[in-house]
Amino acid sequence: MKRRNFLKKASVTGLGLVAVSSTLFSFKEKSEKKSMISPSKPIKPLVIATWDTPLAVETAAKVLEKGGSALDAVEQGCRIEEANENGQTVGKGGLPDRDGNVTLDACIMDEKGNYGAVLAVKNIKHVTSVARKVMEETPHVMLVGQGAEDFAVAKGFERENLLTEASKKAWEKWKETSKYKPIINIENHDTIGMLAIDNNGNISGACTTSGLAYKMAGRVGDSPIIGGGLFVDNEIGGAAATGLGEEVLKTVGSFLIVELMRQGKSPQEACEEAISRIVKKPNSDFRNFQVGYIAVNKQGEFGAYSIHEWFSYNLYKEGVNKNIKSDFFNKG
Ligand code: SD4
Repeated sequence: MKRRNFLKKASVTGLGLVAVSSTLFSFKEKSEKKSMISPSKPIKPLVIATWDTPLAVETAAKVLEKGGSALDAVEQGCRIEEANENGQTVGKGGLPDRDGNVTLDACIMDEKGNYGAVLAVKNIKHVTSVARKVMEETPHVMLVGQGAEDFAVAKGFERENLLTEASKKAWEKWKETSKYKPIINIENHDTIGMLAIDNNGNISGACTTSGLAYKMAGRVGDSPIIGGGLFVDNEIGGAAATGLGEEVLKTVGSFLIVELMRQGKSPQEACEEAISRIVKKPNSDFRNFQVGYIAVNKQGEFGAYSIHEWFSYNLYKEGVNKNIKSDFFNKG
């Protein structure tokens, strides 16, 4: 695979609509359409990530185009959002729990089926990298809270205050009423789950979040839990989730999607079935929360589906990085 030249910067054209990412490669509409139907040859390298995350996907794509591994790509990609202080759902600048503490969750999976995660970590920004260290340098798969923070520091990560002025202000405003209700995505940016296929055809994934804003202290959602916020099986494909983690966990969403693909469903069909498991539950309150999934299979076919409108994902393939609006269940 030839390395592509990064051409020029372009602006995002409209909320959630097919939008050109901040870095444009040559746009190949014809091959795009063909490959969505049935790729004869696996499409690689490829990166897909939840929400409008052009820089994260571009960063991962650069790793892959240089011949790097899918594992390195997803780690480097997720680090972009963790360092982005303007994003209030991931890493530094994330909105805190109801006590004003920013606690982060992250996990990572490689092509060998290895998994590492950290849960409810304070004071450390790059939790995806800490999760990778748990995976590669401990006999465990999860570290939680203070133990995870101490482990990170022992591995050379810096402690820093993750609560920015903007997030502190938002929390202080929230405290005036202290209403705790999940909010359907009102912005087009949130938790990042990322899947990548490298030039060797290997698949890895990562997921990183500050969780629900103003959550109860100690609350952990789906994002760092294997099979919930993320699952990768290198023989089949991978899936990642965003939205109300409790609902994803109760249906083991990402694992379900990979298993459905194993049974022959396309990534799109599998994502739709996983959303269906949530909304078709008796007395499902789905009108009041959002869940969105992305998936990719070994051939480089991809899919995405959400309960409500305005979920989007960034996709890099065949030299193009763009934001695509997801199809959704609740059409009124
Ligand atoms: C969680 N799934 O902690 C995360 C939050 C999220 O879009 O994805 N928000 O439940």
